[in-house]
Amino acid sequence: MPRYFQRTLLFLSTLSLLLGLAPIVAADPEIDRLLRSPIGRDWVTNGGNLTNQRYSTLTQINTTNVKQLKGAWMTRLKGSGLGGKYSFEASPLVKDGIMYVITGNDDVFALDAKTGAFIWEYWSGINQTISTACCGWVNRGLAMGEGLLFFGQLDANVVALDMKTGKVVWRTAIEKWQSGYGITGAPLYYDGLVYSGITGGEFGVRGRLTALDAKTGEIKWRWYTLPGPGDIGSETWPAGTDHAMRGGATIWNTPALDPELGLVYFAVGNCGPDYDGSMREGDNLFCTSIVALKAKTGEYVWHFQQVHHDIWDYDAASPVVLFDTMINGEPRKGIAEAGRTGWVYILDRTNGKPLIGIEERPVRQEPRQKTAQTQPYPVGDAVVPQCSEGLPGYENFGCIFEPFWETPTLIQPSGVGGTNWSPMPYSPDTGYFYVPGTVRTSAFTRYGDKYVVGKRYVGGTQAAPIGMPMSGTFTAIDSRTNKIAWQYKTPYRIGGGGGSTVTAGGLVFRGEPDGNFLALDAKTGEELWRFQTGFGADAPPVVYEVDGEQFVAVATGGNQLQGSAYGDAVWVFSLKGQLGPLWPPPQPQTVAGPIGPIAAGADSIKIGDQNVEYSYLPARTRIKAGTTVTFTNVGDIPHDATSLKQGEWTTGSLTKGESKSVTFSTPGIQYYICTPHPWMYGQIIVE
Ligand SMILES: [Cu+2]
Repeated sequence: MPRYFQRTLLFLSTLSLLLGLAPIVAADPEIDRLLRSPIGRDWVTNGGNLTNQRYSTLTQINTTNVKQLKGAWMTRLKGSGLGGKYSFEASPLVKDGIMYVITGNDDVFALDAKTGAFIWEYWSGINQTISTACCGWVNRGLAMGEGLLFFGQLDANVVALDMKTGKVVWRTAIEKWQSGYGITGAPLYYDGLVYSGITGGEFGVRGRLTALDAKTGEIKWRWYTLPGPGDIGSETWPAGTDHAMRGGATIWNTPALDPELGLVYFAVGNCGPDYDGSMREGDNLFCTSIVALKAKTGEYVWHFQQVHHDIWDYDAASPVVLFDTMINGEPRKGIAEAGRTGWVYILDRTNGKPLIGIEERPVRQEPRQKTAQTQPYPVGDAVVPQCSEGLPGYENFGCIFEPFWETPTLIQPSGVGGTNWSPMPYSPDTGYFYVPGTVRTSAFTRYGDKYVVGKRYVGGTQAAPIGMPMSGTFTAIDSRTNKIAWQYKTPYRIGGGGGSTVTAGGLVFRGEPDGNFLALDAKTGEELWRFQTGFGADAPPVVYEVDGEQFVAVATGGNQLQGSAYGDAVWVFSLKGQLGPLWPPPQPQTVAGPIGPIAAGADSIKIGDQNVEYSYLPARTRIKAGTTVTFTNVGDIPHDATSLKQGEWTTGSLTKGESKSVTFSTPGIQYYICTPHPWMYGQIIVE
């Protein structure tokens, strides 16, 4: 929307206020009240309430009795979102004893929250040929209000269902998936509006926050995260070019809202093209930023940029968290966000200024990448290591903000390290943030990319080198100092999904990609309870109460980026539960590279076979020199096979059903990856 139009809307809404035309009564006073209150019996929005704190005041399950926790029920969602292309990262919502949950296929189910019995089901029928999902088919959750459930779909539609029946009430197309857009984040409902982000940062899109009328689905306003000519921030893009119009800056996750200040807050993702900054000189606002807008009108209020001129895919992808605290004896209104950089950014939410301190420090330069002179370094501790070690075969390696060009350069954290989509809860009892992190190094390389509507536009790559260990951390960060209160190393990556929830019972609940669901002591991090769910437990849990009984729920359906086992189950636990654990699923990979047996003489490799979308089968083969190997994509989305030795060979992008043959004449070991999905690995041993 052009600025003048936004201004006109603002003028009209002010006028209607003056004339007494604005509605005085909220459209859904009960939901608004729950959204403004500490989380109790019901869990009515993705982050629990408007703060995204994920802090439940329920205490029936606590540190003294959590050891007795067992499964109250487990319901499998009829195969929805079950398979290799999906992740299951949604938090179920609960209201008046009914649970609502959405899967990676955008299907929604209403279940009896006490028994797990089906009440209704909505099957999205979404087009299975959508090819513009960057990071797996996933939906991070729902919002509710005015008797409706709201969610975004992978085809960039926002949909409202009748909460009683699951029937579609309205559907609004924000954009077309064919142009690279999609929606994976849970929207936020408050006071008659539905706020939704949009994804597509790997496809040259123009990010935005859209506010829709909850009753009708009409778009009330949109605020572009990439400035048009003359807009605030346009001076941070090269003058006279239109690079900002395809600069990504999408919104992955649920906004937060402060009703007293009247502001809506959200985190903005990476710049596009991700790894090529050569043509977009400047800081590139509002990529990788926290932004505050007036909640009613979408008018800009403040921003804070976490990474200037991002070339590392350092999205701000985790939801922002609002909290109130005392600093130097003064009450302060805070906002925090955990970044892929490994830092938590802690700001004053009234003005966007650092609450504890963030220093601009000079960083190493690469003129061809037009790197920013300085980068923000938060005072305090990072939750993951921020330097890469060297490895044989790599000339270049460095720490965070190390620049790179066309020679692969090892940098830690990688663009899928630190905290990615996983939410970070906050407990007012401990004053801690609970931060999930992924420890992973990538080899970053820039190459050129031409912009074509709806095609990948990333300008480079980052793959974890073969043999590189991958793990995680789970850290309590003290909100008053931004320092580590306690930290545990985790065997698996946990920053790319999952997340946790904290309670007034002194517990932190969180899942692991190996299927275990854990309860920790919120003060010390000590593990108090562990339960094997049988599926990758990579979704943020929720806490609720029905008929005086407290329950803890988690969706268990795996996660592509963390390599966990897929599933379609919701597990619910209580002190009266009777269900025991299931057998563990296959363990996630902890070292980068191809896995599985070596097939002797196999010259036909299928991509995405057996419902394992992001895979080569066989992943390892031994052939004689001179053998021609045929790669066939039998998966649902485009893939390729590309030599890790740059420029040596590639199949090019293969859509479903396409094949390409490559002849290997020289003996040696060949490793390859899929360029858009660099966590797919293959190996060909040529003898
Ligand atoms: Cu792929």
